[in-house]
Amino acid sequence: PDLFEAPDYYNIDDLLTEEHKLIREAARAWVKRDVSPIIEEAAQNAEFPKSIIPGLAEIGAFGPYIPEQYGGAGLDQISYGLIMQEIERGDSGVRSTASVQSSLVMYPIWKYGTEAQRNKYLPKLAAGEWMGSFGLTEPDHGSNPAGMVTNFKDKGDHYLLNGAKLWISNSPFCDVAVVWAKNEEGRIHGLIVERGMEGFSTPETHNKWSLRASATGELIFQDVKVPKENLLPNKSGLGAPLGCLDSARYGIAWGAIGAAMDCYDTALRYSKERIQFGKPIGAFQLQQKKLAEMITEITKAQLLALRLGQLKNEDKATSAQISMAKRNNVDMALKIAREARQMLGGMGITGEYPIMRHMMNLESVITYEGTHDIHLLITGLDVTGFNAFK
Ligand code: TGC
Ligand code: FAD
Repeated sequence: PDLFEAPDYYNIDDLLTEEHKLIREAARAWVKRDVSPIIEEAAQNAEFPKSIIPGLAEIGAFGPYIPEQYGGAGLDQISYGLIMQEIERGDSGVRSTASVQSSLVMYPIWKYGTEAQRNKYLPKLAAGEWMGSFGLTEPDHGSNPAGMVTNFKDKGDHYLLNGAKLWISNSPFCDVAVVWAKNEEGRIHGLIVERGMEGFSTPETHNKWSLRASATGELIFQDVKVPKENLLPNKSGLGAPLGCLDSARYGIAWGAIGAAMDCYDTALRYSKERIQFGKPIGAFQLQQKKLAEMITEITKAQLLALRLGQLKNEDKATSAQISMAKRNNVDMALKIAREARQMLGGMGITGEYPIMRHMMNLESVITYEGTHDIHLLITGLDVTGFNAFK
């Protein structure tokens, strides 16, 4: 794994700036040094490796595109994508932690928060001093978050928050949570809930076969008194959390390429070394078909992500374009992981190689941030004008 080579079949590097390449190299070197050697054991033990938090902050993974005045890295969207790609080459769970912190916690505070909220939270989140989680999904409302029942009431000098969120990345150790809840009129608002507030608990979800190196849990609110200054005032309605998802889904479209590259690279090298019937298995047509299709799909995914990044830099990317890239690239990565796993034969099921871990991780990635089917329906709605959700 330490010999990782990132395929660039269409000379896409020529379309990147020197700064993009430097940022990617820094992230790649850090993943190789600090993530790859420990991640398999962390996944086997179902533990989030907290020791990597300072490193994530150092490579700019917490708020890559958040302005420097708030502690962010002040980078463009392609740099953000490249960082996500490199992290997910290491592990989708580590990328999840970065996605949540950046796009689901820092982004809403930056975009929908007050100046006081930005100054209080963003520098600490960018430095990894505080970790955040994002509570949208509920036990009975996953694909349909508009149906949420978590709610808050105005009690004069504070809000009273009740309800529960399920499947929340980073919840077990988060210091702050951006929580989406309905007010008395049924309008969705974002609230910043802090660990230590009475009635707020974060039990961990155990026995996952996927994203084992990422901590997942619940957010439970029992009559939690939330100070009024913790409401995000500048946007409400379902469009507020969905705007955060746009940013996270974009990062996932890049991240999935990293996981796919790692599987392809591992399978390619194995195919040249593993001898059966007197030949390297890479000399057999059936194995070449797998590798040729993998590099074709990775190349297409790279072009999709890069063009989307250009559109995002110009503030022109639509939510439907982001859905298409998230859906295509995660599906691509999962299919490559499954094929690459087979190419390693029995070795493919072991932790000696990263493929099975990527494959199991990607089963979550294809479900969270909008399932594979929900993103297809978003494209369907966009091209036909007919809403097939309801
Ligand atoms: P709909 O009526 O279509 O829209 C409601 C309002 O939202 C606006 N909107 C968007 N705004 C910004 N970005 C988007 N992507 C938007 N999509 C819609 C829309 O214009 C409307 O605004 P307004 O002003 O008219 O009110 O809403 P709907 O209830 O029909 O739902 C649409 C649907 C199904 C696409 C949406 O609910 C959806 O995307 N569902 C999937 C849920 C989901 O993705 N959950 C993710 C939870 S977080 C997570 O998984 C984190 S994983 C963490 C990690 O990376 O580790
Ligand atoms: P459901 O919505 O119950 O869907 C079940 C199936 O029905 C799916 O195949 C779906 O595609 C299909 N379906 C649903 N509606 C339709 C329809 N209209 N038409 C056709 N098919 C449909 N959420 C957060 O808020 N924050 C987080 O940090 C977070 N982290 C996560 C981490 C992990 C490891 C996982 C697994 C999930 C996480 N999620 C998080 C939740 C995730 O976003 C949801 O699991 C996802 O949105 C799907 O919701 P659901 O699991 O309730 O499935």
